[in-house]
Amino acid sequence: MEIRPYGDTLNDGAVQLSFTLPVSATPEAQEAAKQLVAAMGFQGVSVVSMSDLGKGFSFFVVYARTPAAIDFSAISVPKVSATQMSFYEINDYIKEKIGRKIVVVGACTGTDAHTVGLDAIMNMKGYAGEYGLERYPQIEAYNLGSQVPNETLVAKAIELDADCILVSQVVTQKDVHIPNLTQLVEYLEAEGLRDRIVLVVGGPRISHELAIELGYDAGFGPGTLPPQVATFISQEMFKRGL
Ligand code: B12
Repeated sequence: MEIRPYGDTLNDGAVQLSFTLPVSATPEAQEAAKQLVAAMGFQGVSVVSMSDLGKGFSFFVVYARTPAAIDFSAISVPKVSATQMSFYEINDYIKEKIGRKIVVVGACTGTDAHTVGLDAIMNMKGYAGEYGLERYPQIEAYNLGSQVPNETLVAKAIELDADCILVSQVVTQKDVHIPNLTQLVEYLEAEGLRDRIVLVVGGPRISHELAIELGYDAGFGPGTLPPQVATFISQEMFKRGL
């Protein structure tokens, strides 16, 4: 099944683009925006808004049509596989199937100081109407905060006899997250812990596919909710007999 974006009529290819140019908002800048979008392969280009962003910068909104289309039926994306449960179902599941509380340690590792995403998953208050892991009676959750070295995280996981490690990586500039995430897996393997721990990574530019590639059990991206993570951890622990 071929699909393309649409605006007025199905499959007309209509898209809206917005971008900034490093020149003042003049008729020449408007023409440059139009030619630029045409040079990208778009058709029927129309600059619908040009705004002055101050000295030497302008911002554009452009409508255009793309001739590109995608075969939707040929697309397959690796996804976390778990049967979604609610807060109450997860706690009952842990009690019944695991028979003890689950210990979870989380951290923003390396140089990453973006704590909001991990807090959304772990914090007592929760996120988007869902309680965070700290609120689950059957989960003992420890949030170590930001810029935690991998060595410290592993040491804490050993000290607490953790069942699961949650890592948050928000900064991905120059792929800084790749060696950092890889190092954690190597440390866990060196300690003989990798098989005993459910290892999860999340962040706005993290996919399940990347997580698996790097040796993690699951990867969670933008919009993740705490029960999705708690569901995965508890079902993965049960599956692996942990
Ligand atoms: C707030 C913020 C900051 C704050 C962070 C404060 C704090 N205590 O967290 C401050 C001001 C400190 C900051 C600093 C920097 N920031 Co900043 N920041 C942001 C901003 C505006 C919002 C991030 C956020 O809070 N999102 C809300 C949360 C809820 O979303 P989330 O992180 O995606 O989390 C969800 C999922 O991803 C997932 N998730 C996340 N983590 C985890 C973990 C697990 C285990 C799981 C399961 C799920 C999960 O679940 C969450 C809930 O759904 C973004 C831009 C943006 N609009 O996103 C830039 C942004 C992330 N920052 C950026 C940059 C570059 C920086 C700096 C390097 C800037 C600088 N030059 O100094 C520094 C780096 C500091 C450092 N050492 O890390 C870039 C990153 C670019 C990149 N590709 O790497 C962004 C995208 C801005 C940009 N467009 O350039 N930043």
